[in-house]
Amino acid sequence: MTDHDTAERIHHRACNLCEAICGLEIRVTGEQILSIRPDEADPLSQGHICPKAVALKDLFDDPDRLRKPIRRTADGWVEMEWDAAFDLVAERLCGIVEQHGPDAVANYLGNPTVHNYGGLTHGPRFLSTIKTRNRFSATSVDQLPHQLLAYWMYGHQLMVPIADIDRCDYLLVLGANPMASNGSLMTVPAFPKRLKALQARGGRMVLLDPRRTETAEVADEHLFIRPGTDAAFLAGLLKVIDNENLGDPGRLAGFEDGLEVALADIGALKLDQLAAHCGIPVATIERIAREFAAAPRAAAYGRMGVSTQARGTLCQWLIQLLNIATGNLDREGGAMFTRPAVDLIDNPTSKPGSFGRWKSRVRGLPEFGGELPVAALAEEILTEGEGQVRALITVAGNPVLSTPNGTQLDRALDSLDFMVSIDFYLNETTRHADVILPPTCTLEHDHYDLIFHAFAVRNTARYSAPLFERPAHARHDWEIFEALGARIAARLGVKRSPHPRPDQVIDMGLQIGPYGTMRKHPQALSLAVLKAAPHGVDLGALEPCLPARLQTPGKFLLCAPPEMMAELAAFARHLDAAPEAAGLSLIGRRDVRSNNSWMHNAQRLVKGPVRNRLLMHPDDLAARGLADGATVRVASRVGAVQVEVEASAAMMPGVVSLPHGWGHDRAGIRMAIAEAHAGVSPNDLTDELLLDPVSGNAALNGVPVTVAAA
Ligand SMILES: Nc1nc2c(c(=O)[nH]1)N[C@H]1C(S)=C(S)[C@@H](COP(=O)(O)OP(=O)(O)OC[C@H]3O[C@@H](n4cnc5c(=O)[nH]c(N)nc54)[C@H](O)[C@@H]3O)O[C@H]1N2
Ligand SMILES: Nc1nc2c(c(=O)[nH]1)N[C@H]1C(S)=C(S)[C@@H](COP(=O)(O)OP(=O)(O)OC[C@H]3O[C@@H](n4cnc5c(=O)[nH]c(N)nc54)[C@H](O)[C@@H]3O)O[C@H]1N2
Ligand code: SF4
Ligand SMILES: [Mo]
Repeated sequence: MTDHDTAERIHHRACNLCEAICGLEIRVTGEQILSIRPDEADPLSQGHICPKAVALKDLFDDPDRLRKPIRRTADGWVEMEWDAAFDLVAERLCGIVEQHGPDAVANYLGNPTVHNYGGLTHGPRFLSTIKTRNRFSATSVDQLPHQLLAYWMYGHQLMVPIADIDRCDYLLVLGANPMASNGSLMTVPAFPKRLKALQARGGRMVLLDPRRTETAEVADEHLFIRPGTDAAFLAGLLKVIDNENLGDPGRLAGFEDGLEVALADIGALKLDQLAAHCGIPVATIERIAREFAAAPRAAAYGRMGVSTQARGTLCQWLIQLLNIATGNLDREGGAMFTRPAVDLIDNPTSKPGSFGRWKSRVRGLPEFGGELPVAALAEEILTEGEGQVRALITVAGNPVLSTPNGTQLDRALDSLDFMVSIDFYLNETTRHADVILPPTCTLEHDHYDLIFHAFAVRNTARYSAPLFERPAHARHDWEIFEALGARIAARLGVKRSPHPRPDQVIDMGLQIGPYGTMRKHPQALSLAVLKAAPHGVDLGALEPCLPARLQTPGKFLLCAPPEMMAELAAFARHLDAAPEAAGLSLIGRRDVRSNNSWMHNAQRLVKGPVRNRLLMHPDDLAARGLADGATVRVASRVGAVQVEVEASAAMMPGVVSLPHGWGHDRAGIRMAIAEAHAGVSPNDLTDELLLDPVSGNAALNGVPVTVAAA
């Protein structure tokens, strides 16, 4: 060993596991990680981290993590060399394209692709080599309504307003649990500290959630709400604000279009009917509306609980209108737009969005941004006919555990002619692949967060160098995309121009960005500048930027998209229909020591009491003669699971909660620790037919279920 191998060194980087992008300080000698601690000097995370950061070490060391390509054979999986693997995959995919056309090859992009900048700079280029309409991603089990509305109202799918928590006086939160998730579409590391500061300056946070969550515990007020009914509550707030003339859009009035029209239709709804629907009394709706409107600076924010429910897009629209009608959009302390150092909006390669350019073959679900809702993936594979999907490429995704009716998808994947997965685990999804191509893991590559700086509560920028050199036998995600893309393009006769490396793309993005050398900004950002600032650079608080930043024609704030006016009318008819039969409603849950489906192979994250349990109100248990700790059978239209039940007064009566990402008991996976803590998957209960009608986003929350003794 040389001195260099044994000397202790300190490495600084941003954690890329979740949206909070916390700064880390990692001590190493050689290939040995000694400690992972918060980077106190990070201008955004201010010394915050969570237990998952330490599990980066476990991921790096994990003997189950794949390091070389593997191929399925009659005698099981065998390792192969990279070039042979690329040749095989290109050959099989191109054969299918040539025989059945490009739509026969589908792809699915999972969540970590947005946390891995090489996936963003090179993934789309790779996937566009095969011009298929069957593109899917985790977007449609997540934030699709946010992006669709950003596109319709502000002209760009990434123009998602962010609650300015650091200056806000009244934060109204629906269906988010930042104490566990560390924030989503609001990159808010150190949420507890930021909330305390809000409360210390006399501000309030009000939360609506069918469970009294970790976030409810620190809120100033928590209200139970029946799953899937938030649109009624939000419409009620707007109606009161309009009726009592509490709203004032302020300077937004100069460039908004359609607010009055939207408010008129909302005003026609009946408050008592709205209150009855969501189960929140009229007096409470009136009080919250008055408080919100009276607060000097207020912001409404809703996340998974309102995005992935039956009226996800309606909820997110009403949230936008609430911020606009009270003049809180684009106001300090309200809901603001970011100005990231690499600006994906004001950029020559910007992709504003698209909607409904084509529909899914079987069910006719609409395209958004070139992708179809993933709830349609299984049927596109299972339904015969012209355009049937026969091959699948998955990148950083585990849709068997993460998309509705996972059992059906499991069956569909089994029937494919060919499947390739770019992933470093042999898991519930990749076990169906013919070839698995494992990329390097995060500590072996550099990182710049292209997406989450753009959703952060403060403008900052940070570049992380690789901690370890990539081993000679390993490939980065982007290198896999390039190698495969080149082979496929050559075979299919698709033209390809050379493309810069990810770090070169970022350098260019920084230089032409708002703080870049080319804009003659005093910060003069470039990659070299960020490399010299390993803790990151602070670019200041969010600033008002409308109407200049709007990407709509004429720079108008479009408040009444026709699709939303139609959805509002449909909602009004729904309210008039007879009330639905009251049964049990299933919702999801996140835990700070989980990360969707793929971090359960770290002992330090799965140890302790079993977390994959069904939470149920004691009265609901008693009504069924069930005891705390019993094994119960939970059933929905699509399937059933058996799981331990836990009596919890934190649940709203009539609502049960089960966390997703578990269900590691499927045969043939290679994740020893996860298998020993298998749990069950709620997506064996969620229904591929239960969707938000506007966007096709999956309604993972509010699924009708029954619970009985097993
Ligand atoms: N520790 C950890 N952190 C994560 C992740 C993780 O898996 N683990 N995942 C990351 C990802 S990919 C994302 S998208 C974010 C998600 O971030 P969040 O949205 O903050 O996290 P969730 O826990 O899904 O919060 C959704 C909340 O909505 C509630 N809810 C369910 N149905 C309804 C409803 O109908 N109405 C209302 N008002 N509330 C409802 C649930 O009880 C839950 O508390 O978290 C990210 N961070
Ligand atoms: N019932 C229910 N279902 C849900 C949710 C819910 O709240 N309730 N949440 C939904 C949400 S918000 C999301 S985002 C989805 C997530 O759904 P998915 O993205 O489909 O699944 P993940 O569990 O994130 O799995 C990520 C995969 O990527 C691999 N991976 C990790 N890092 C990398 C990398 O750098 N490169 C490559 N190539 N692979 C990598 C992991 O091994 C794993 O196989 O789940 C959704 N499903
Ligand atoms: S909160 Fe998210 S970004 Fe921060 S340390 Fe935990 S996993 Fe990493
Ligand atoms: Mo997500």
